[in-house]
Amino acid sequence: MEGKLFGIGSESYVVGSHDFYLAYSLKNSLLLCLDMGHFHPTETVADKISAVLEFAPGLLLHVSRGVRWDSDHVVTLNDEVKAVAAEVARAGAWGKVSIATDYFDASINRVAAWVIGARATLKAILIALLEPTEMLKKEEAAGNLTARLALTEEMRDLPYGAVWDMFCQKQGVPAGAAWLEKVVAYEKSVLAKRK
Ligand SMILES: [Mn+2]
Repeated sequence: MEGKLFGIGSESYVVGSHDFYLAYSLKNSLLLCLDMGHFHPTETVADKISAVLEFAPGLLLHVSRGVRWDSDHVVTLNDEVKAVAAEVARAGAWGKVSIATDYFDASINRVAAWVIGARATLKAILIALLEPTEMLKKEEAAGNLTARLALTEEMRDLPYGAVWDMFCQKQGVPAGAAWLEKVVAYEKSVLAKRK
């Protein structure tokens, strides 16, 4: 069950709000889905994950990029996506949280849109997995919130790129932007014929 923000300019048929579907899904043992683009711009899905998992056995995340009240824009490696992955990692909730992507952008190449969003999602997960979370938890448990904040800020600069490059190499896919040439070639040789 997936709720959506009500508001001026929202789609004409919106069944229920987040509040309605949070309660409905818990009452009826149905899986709740949080869509990253379905909330007020100052609300973040990352903040909801740990609260929902206190009561729900599982959670589905629609990883997307919201623009105002509209969802489904191509995922980029922005702070929101990184925060969502960090929340799941810090909660040790990979076994409870299903991550799904769903987005499009008709103004750019469809395959490129897919690749850009998928790679951004994977990078966010990788960054979260590489975080020395135990260091943060240790300081928090000791009541040392100064160190927790200081370390959290220092962790922003940790180099995930080398690990990403190795991951891509092991998967047999380009680490950098070389994939774009293949997509452009595919557009010319295959996609153009569909018009
Ligand atoms: Mn959705």
